Amino acid sequence: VAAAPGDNYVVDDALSGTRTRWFDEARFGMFIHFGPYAVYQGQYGTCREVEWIKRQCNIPWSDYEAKAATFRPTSFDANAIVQMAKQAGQKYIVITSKHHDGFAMWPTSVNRWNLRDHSGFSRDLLRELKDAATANGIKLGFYYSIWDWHDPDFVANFPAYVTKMKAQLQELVTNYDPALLWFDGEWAETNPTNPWSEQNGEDLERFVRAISPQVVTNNRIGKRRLVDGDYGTPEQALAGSPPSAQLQETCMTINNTWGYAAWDTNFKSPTQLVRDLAHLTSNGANLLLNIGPTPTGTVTAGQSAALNGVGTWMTTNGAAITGAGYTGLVGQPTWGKVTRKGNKLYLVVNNWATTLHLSQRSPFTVTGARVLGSASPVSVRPSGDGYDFLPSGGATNVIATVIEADITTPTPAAVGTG
Ligand code: H79
Repeated sequence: VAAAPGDNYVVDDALSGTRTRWFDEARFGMFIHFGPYAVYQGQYGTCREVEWIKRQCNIPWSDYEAKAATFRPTSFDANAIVQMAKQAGQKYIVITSKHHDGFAMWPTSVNRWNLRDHSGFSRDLLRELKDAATANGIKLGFYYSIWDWHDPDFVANFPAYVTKMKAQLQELVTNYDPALLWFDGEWAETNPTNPWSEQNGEDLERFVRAISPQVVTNNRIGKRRLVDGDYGTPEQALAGSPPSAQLQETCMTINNTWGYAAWDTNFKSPTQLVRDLAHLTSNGANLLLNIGPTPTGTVTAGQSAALNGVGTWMTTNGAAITGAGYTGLVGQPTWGKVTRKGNKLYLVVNNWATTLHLSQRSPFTVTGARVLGSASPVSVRPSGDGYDFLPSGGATNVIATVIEADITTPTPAAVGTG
């Protein structure tokens, strides 16, 4: 059976299709970068950096460890964060369990470089987030950095480091049952004698799948080949045109930085975010949109306003995104993006006009159309290489107005011999 666009083409084990189904329907998720780097608020002396601040600003470990000991996210409100994601139309959350600084956000037994033992913070934020997410039908995943600056064994004794890394992953998967593992730092250059190899990736993938066959993983578990993990991870870049040979999820900052930086208030507009989300959906790809909480665990007004704006749009127009994907159409119109879910097309129109032409070289017939969230009718007529949509009214949404169209597809001719 030929894979449909949006399917995971690289079936490297029997479960990959069902494992990734929720992920391929979700389309929109929340990324959270949270760790002791937040305490610096993006600045060390005159040096400005964020989750890379330890390394890029040459902070001595003594200073970084002292700072991390003051990390007290007392205002972290898992339920509020989950509600924020839910309101935005996001279906999953991925939080940093350990970034490159090696600091574990859960009470790991593998070392004391963690929020409970090092910072003396007794709450388990990952547990709180898991419980709030589960109660609200949101999936929870963990980011985990393979690269670790803090553990000397990463450079001195790589096999010993890998053993500890696996022990941490065993804790995470066994104790929190994450829906997804988001690996990063597989490209680390600080370990020239033991660069992360294709073999390391395959071994780690077997390891996590043995604990949880259902856990979805990104391709940075290995060397980002098509066979590594379940999906590709373009960073700060929109995924390419379909059909791609692997599921795709673009991760993106909501301002310019991943972790919290007090000076970074360059928030993307809801209009821009919706445009990116529709673009990715039209290509069968996901958007993982990041927030970076403050050191006390709060989400800033700029971040929540951007998410809220997207959420307001999603309330009326979410049908064009959630569960939707690639249309089978060739190319995209100049006025917006087109997505598809079953026998519906969604025309996400950024530049409204009295005639919207859809160039359509696929064998389906448009039988009717309407504006989402509006009683305003839209007539449709065959025109040139496709259809003209003729809305009777103006745009109803300042971000993007969505026309939902009914389509019928002819029964495909039988292929081969019967
Ligand atoms: O977790 C986020 C980033 O910290 C991480 N991946 C996302 C999801 C990431 N690591 N590396 N990169 C992204 C790209 C590398 C950028 C670099 Fe640099 C340029 C590394 C050194 C110079 C970024 C900019 C870090 C310091 C300056």
